[in-house]
Amino acid sequence: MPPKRQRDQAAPKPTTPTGKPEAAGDPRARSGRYLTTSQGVRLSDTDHSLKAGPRGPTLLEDFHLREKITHFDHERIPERVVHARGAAAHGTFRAYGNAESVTKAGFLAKGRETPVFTRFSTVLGSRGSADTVRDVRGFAVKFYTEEGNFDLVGNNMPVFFIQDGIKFPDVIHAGKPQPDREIPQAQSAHDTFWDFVSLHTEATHHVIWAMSDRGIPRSYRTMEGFGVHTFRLVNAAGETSLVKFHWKPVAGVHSLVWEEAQIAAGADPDFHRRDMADGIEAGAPLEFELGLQVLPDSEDETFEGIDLLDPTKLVPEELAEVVLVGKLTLDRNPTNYFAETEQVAFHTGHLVPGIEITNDPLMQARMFSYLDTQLTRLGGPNFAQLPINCPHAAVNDNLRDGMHQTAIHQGTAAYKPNSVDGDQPEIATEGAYVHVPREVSGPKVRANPVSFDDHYSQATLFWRSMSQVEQAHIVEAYTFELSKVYEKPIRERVLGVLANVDAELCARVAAGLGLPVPDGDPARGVVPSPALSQVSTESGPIAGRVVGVVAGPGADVAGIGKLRKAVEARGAVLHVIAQIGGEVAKGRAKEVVERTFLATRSIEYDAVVVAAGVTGSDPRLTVLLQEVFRHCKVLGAWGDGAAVLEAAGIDTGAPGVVLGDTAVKPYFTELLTAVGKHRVWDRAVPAGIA
Ligand code: HDE
Repeated sequence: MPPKRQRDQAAPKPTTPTGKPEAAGDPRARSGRYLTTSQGVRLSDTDHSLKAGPRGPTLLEDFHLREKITHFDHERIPERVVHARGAAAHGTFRAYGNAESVTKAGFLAKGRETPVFTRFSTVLGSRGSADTVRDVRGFAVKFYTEEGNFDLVGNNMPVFFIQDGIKFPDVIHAGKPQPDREIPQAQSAHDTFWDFVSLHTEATHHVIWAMSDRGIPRSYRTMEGFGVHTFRLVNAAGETSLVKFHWKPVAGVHSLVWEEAQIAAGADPDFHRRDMADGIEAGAPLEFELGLQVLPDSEDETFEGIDLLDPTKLVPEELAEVVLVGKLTLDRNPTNYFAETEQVAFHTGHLVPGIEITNDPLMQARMFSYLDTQLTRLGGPNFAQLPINCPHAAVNDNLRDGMHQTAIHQGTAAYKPNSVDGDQPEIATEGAYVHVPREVSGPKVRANPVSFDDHYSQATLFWRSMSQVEQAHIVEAYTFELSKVYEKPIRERVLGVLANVDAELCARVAAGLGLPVPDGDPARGVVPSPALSQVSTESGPIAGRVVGVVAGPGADVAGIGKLRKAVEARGAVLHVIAQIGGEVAKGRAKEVVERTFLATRSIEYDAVVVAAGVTGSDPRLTVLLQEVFRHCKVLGAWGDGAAVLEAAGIDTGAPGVVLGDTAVKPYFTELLTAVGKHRVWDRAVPAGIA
């Protein structure tokens, strides 16, 4: 292991080279007591510009006005060309140690704890777009390891739209808002997207993932993550293996239903961002386990007939187990969105010894793109010096000068070899990044391997691995999106693609669109992979979830207090909902009303319970309860609270409506176990409503 970080670069440093007398302290804090200019001159007034008399024109000499406005004029930097909308959190990665046999990467050594910063994002939308749109989610983790920064820049889907990075501008131009009217924002439901993916059939597998529930996650904490490409790991003996990275959420893999996603996009566009920040603040960190699918580094880089260099293919977990090798805990919100989340710069080329990339042509193009994009986005070549990007390992490079240089380099020789600085810095003899030597040969061609020509069989695999309810959602998603496509030939072409995935899928979408069903030739003998389905009958953890309790005058407030304890004991949050704000009280018991019928919507809750003693009805409460029911979430009531459900037209005998006589522990256990199952799908399937 290299030694702990020693600073060669003097930034950010608490003292100035001109000898500022006192240390400025924590660079995140403001220093001094008074409001000043950027030059440290105290200000007596920041609300009135300097004028020739109270009614006169503003004077050009007003240096404070000019500095304040000029800085403001330049506050924005270009948003990311993709993944512009995102939110992030700090945390720690702790390694279990069982990856040591396959990689020498120090941060995977037993018990090693590494600080991390993780940014989740959508791909298509602008920086201010809604969180819950149907899209792929980015899952980018920066590990500040002792051997330098390692970035695992992945997604919440294990495959990608394209096999070669040269197509990336095409798929993104097709998916972004159309260039004439710049609509629709953050949506794939438009002509150019479907035009492209129906002509470019290697996207078929990824598109079915995007049309599945994976495209609308419940929260960041309930998403899987994937490195997508195959990586090559190298152990201490120099032996190599091919590896797929996975992130497994401790909270399970769960999604919204489409109507919730649409309501949230209007009622709370910050739905995922808020959920993560609130959860962390409420003491429920996001937790994921890092998993490896370790595959032999064979000559043909193929496993069980699956070409490992093709990023449109996954390796089913039933064929290669995902071995868990460490745990990521995200437990600290950023202090400043711009300085951290906006300025963080991920790059697939931020690698540490023991982890290499492969010849996957998508990955190869990414190795160029990330560094290139940061130069424009972050205004020059020194973005690695920004506090959020700064490695925790010692940095001793010969990179010099450039825009926004904040390091104050010492020494005279920024070159090697040199004699004037004693040939410092030294070339490392151990712990250095050395590429495993590999033979490279072949004719210079613009071509893909023949195995890349199979565009459908894994889309078929995905469809056939889904439960009934997930299949219904996929059919609805294709039907919704294609209903928004103006050009009939595009809709027909998509049906032609679906006919090669599965005849039933194609027929159901065609029925919804009122179009004829084309013939196709789907792959035969596809063995489903149950691991691809999200639906489980097990009850999982509910940390970070939100339960709403309906209260009002006469409500059993003591019972609400007991429910709050039960909910909080599981790391979840309880919100009291009532017609008006303030407090509800009964006897000595008192509860604060956190949400009113006017200001809340069903999407805020994973379950809603009506307390005993609540009377009366309100049309907004009726809508809330019906939405919770329709979205297959748990409803509950104790005592005469059940009458409120009935008044809202809820069938209290339906699955997932949990009734109790009184507010007691066994009732709460039954209720919260049901919440842990995420949804009551039994309610949806016969009615076809969710
Ligand atoms: Fe990216 N991608 N990408 N990408 N990507 C960017 O980098 C690019 C790809 C991913 O939270 C950009 O800093 C090309 C696959 C994430 O800051 C840019 C290609 C996967 C993020 C870029 C791909 C990703 C990005 C935009 C095809 C999943 C957000 C701003 C060769 C494995 C990182 C930036 C964050 C961001 C280029 C394909 C994931 C332009 C050219 C495949 C999670 O450099």
